[in-house]
Amino acid sequence: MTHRREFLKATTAGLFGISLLPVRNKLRLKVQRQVKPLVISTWDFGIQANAAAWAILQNGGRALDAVEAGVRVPEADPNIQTIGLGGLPDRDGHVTLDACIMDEHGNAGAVACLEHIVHAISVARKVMEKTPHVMLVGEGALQFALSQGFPKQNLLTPSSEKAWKEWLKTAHYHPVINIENQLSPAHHDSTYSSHHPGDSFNHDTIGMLAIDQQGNLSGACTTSGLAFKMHGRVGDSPIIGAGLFVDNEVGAATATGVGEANMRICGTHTVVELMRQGHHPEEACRLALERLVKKQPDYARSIQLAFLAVDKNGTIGAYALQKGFTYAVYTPDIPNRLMESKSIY
Ligand code: SD4
Repeated sequence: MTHRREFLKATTAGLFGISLLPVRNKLRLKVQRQVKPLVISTWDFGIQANAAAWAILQNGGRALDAVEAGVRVPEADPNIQTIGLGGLPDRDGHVTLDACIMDEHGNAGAVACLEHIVHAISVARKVMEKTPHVMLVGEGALQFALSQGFPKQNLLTPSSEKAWKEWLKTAHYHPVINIENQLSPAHHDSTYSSHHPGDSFNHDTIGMLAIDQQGNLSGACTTSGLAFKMHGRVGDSPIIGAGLFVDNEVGAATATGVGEANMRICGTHTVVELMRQGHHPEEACRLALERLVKKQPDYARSIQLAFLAVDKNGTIGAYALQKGFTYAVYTPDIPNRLMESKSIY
């Protein structure tokens, strides 16, 4: 009955795609209208980022161009202390950026531990398009970026330097859950007083996924990583299959939270593979998190990790370990709205 109802709905709408999905070892004919264009991204700053991506998508632009343009917005914003310019530094005072991008053909590019360049995502795209490699790191990534004409600049803003110097007084390392919501401009002043003195600020990353009018998927993920991390530490965000994974036949997923937890379960690759098996995107995100919860329940309880996913039809899903994970959705029917995901705890 469900299949018939879905089919009728799709036929009435006049716009639908057909796919064969293996579900519990059976093949099910699934007919569903594809939602497009579409863009989704992590956290409250996803609203501004989505708007930039949507400008490209609504003009028939490519999803890859949309996700790059979208995440460049928080990268350039010095008031967002978790991405690009103004990102909180590592414990030695260096702002080091991680980013990756993936297109509808399965091409991928990434940079890790990149210093002095605001738009890490655009360097990642150049790695994808101009080199035979997937990832460049550290000094090599910087030299490549400079060779491609990216300007070199100081990313440590006075307010991030101040926060780092404050942190140095105790050097207490304790990830704070959902820090970006507390660091938004409206809450900025109260942030420092509301925290345990010396607590480190860790979140958050922007991960963005888009479907263009041609029905193709791409994704981008960019961050300054965990604040006050060890110098040289690289998180999940630039790792294909952890911070981001796109399979144009199935769907895409991105992640935010404590990268070490995500890398242990190859999170976004796991989410996409679960969707391939027929799981709804929300269920795929939850099942991936449950792998961590099952193996390391105490650790999982103490940190934040969240996944955001979309399948090829434009069905969206998200799940987090802890409450408070927000994401922004922009579709023809939903004009850029902030949602909050379900959580395990
Ligand atoms: C990292 N996953 O470097 C990033 C940080 C993050 O929300 O996403 N915060 O581990």
